[in-house]
Amino acid sequence: MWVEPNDLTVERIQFLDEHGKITGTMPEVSDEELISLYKWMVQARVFDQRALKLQRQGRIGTYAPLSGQEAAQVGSACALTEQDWIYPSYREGAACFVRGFPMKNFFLYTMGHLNGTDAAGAHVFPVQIIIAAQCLHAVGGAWASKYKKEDSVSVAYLGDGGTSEGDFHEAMNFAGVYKLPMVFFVQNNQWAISVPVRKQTGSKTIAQKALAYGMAGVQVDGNDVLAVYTAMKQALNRARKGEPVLIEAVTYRQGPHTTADDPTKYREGSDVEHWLAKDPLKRMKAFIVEKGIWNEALDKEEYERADQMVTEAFEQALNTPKSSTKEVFDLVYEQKTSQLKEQQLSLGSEEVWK
Ligand SMILES: Cc1ncc(C[n+]2csc(CCOP(=O)(O)OP(=O)(O)O)c2C)c(N)n1
Ligand SMILES: [Mg+2]
Repeated sequence: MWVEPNDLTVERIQFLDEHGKITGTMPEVSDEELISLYKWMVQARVFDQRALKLQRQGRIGTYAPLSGQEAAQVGSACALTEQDWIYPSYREGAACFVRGFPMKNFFLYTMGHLNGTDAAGAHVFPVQIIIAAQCLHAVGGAWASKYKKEDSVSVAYLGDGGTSEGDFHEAMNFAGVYKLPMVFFVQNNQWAISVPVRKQTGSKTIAQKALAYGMAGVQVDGNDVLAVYTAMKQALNRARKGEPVLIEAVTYRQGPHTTADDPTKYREGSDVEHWLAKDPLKRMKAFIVEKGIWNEALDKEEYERADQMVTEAFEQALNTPKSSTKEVFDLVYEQKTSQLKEQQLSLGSEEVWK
């Protein structure tokens, strides 16, 4: 019998609708966790808006905005335990901060500083720009973790566009065959620069791609932080037992692809309006206010606190001495080739021969 794509139904998990009303049964999340999830999202939004302004002022380099994707990133990262690892792409600032990656270093990254990838002990791999390449690094990490009998899960963060790359499929295949403690976390933000998701894949969902690799997949409302948090907890439980899984978080990139992009050239204002109504912060705020555990005064205070924190992180980055040419050569290569030594010498370093 033929297996038909239309035979397959994939249900999207959602707990909070766009007005912040509970749909279905409320997951077991304490008030403290609810507040914490919301605060992380506020911090991510404030950081993102500041980074965009700083780039426009010429004070940092190219930046890939994350506004709209806070619930997907915060919900997934908050579910992790300390020993788990994340393998981020360039848009995952919020997930990195939840893991403990210093904001100062994130700013340094945007300034081209070598310490920009220093996670200060947090389990965060360096940002990957090559689309989906981090999936291979992540399965390597998961394989090592299984081999060493560590109780840690590797999470590869990628986008809808990334699912068209060979690296993604090779990594999925490897994880499926070797039953690795691995979660593929796809943020389907509807766009891969100017390519809409309908031109990215012939499958109805990205979640169903898991099946071909002998894995389970799930689609969640990626703008509902409770849905993402709950799905990620389930995913981690499965992954720890040697069942790799894929999560598709359906969300939206509210801003440009990067600061070098102008999205008005390829998408309609009505598309943006449609998704702004589904904003992840707006719905979570409505929910916790309605629940009586949050109010306008606390909200204002939280935005001010986040603003101050971002200012301090940026100032610390500004006050960090610039990377030297010597570091570029010494820290990147264990052993320098004669050409590299020649290049370093031509730039005036005296310590090249050590
Ligand atoms: C292998 C590779 N091909 C092309 C690019 C150029 N590129 C950078 S971002 C991007 C789109 C990625 O879209 P998606 O995976 O949906 O992630 P998003 O940017 O939406 O977060 C492309 C094609 C790249 N960085 N690496
Ligand atoms: Mg995308």
